[in-house]
Amino acid sequence: MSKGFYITTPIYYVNDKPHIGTAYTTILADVLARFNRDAGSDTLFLTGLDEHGQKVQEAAVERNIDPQKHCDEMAPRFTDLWEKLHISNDDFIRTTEERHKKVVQFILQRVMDNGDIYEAEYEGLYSVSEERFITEKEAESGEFRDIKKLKEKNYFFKMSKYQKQLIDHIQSNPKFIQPEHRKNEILGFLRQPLNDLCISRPKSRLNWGIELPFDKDYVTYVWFDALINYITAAGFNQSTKQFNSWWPASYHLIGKDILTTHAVYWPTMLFSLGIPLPLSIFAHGWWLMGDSKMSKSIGNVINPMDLIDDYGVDPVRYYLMREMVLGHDSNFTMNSFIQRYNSDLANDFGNLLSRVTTLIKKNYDGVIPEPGSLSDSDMAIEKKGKELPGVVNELMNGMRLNDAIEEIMQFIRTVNKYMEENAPWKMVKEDKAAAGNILYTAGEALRLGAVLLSPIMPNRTATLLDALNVEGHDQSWGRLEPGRSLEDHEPLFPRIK
Ligand code: ME8
Repeated sequence: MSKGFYITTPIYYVNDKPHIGTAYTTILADVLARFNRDAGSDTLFLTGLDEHGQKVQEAAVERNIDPQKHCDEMAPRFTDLWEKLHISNDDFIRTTEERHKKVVQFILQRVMDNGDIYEAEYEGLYSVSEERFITEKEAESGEFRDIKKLKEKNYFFKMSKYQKQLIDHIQSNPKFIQPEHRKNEILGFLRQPLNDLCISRPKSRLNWGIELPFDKDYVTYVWFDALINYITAAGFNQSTKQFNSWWPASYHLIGKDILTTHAVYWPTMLFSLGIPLPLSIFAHGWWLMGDSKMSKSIGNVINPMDLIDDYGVDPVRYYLMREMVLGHDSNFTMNSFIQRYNSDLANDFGNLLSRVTTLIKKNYDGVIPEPGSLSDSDMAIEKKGKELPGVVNELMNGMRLNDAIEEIMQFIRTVNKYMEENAPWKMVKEDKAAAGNILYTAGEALRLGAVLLSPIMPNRTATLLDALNVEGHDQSWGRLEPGRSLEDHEPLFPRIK
């Protein structure tokens, strides 16, 4: 069985509701899942929720309710938003589900039996906000809040044992950590001796977690539990056939905040288990508001629900994908959102559709004209249209989504210019066949543009394809069918005033 395309997002903490940052990673995964499905790959797209640990317990305590009840109440906030954003995930995992708890306990026992878990008394500095022991150096960096001295017996995973194996793997698999500068950051981190990982929390201090199978007084450290979600959902220890068809994952998409846990903790856990590593961990940058990170704790978040209500889902998806250069930070401003919408979507894309359909309705009874012998300028567009999918697909596969979108919009702008220069609205009076060629060519360019943009804007592009009376997402030139009638449609992207 050939291996499919398996893509994951982080599983989000249910300590608060989702915001643009969490929506961003999920939309990005959705775009890549849709793109790969269109390319004919079997695809598994996973997202979900991280429901254990201190942050969630604290949120429940604050609300004075049972943590499970808190999780059950928070989960729909995420699933409702994903539905509203047209997220096409195939699975949704919650770490409090039985299937996951079983896998985590199985793995803990296996790693214990391997001899990779030991018990030790540890005294050190503990960051409550990060939920982990930190080094003196980290404490001095000022990046950690709520630091206290703790002395307790815990269980440790022999992470240090796999340091060399991890360095070798990163060096011989250049795509394992992307982008390049994040790989270098991890290699830099691995120049220092790697500590072992404390993977337990005494119930006396924190009881909201998965119980250790070998000591009922302890729960599992939230990260050791959470990372395992990626193999639980792929069928690990449930169905070998299913697991082998999805694992190793094609991409773990994450924000740069959780790079170390994914690029160091997770691979060493997999080494201990003898399970292959994911093919790629891709860390994107921050959405910033002004100069600070948009985050729940700072309170400067933009609520995606409000944006969607005001401007529609697809423009929000478009803006997020177009504006961020993957791997770098990006600034979210309402001004740039509106500018992007009006210039790319209303002026370039929506305008081309309304021009083409209005002219076909007025002069050809709404029936798509048959292309005949093409002029040089018609053929120039056709040539570009034949080359475009190759260029776009390569950029998408190379995780250069903003460049891929720019190529498509550049093409649409070229077609608008071609319309201006050839003025089919004038030409139709003298040479109806030549004007028909132009309208067919421009209509086909729109169809192709919509097909290529469909992973990014699944909804509005479907409206456009319906208006042109075409089915499917065929990327080859010439699939617009002459003789078919145009369908009525709503204005695609009305200008924002
Ligand atoms: O870290 N810009 O969950 P979390 C871009 N449960 N992306 C952002 C963002 C911003 N301003 N803010 C958040 C956790 N994100 C763990 C993950 S995985 C096994 C466990 C996105 O709710 C980004 O993807 O804090 C980041 O990594 C993630 O939300 C953190 O979500």
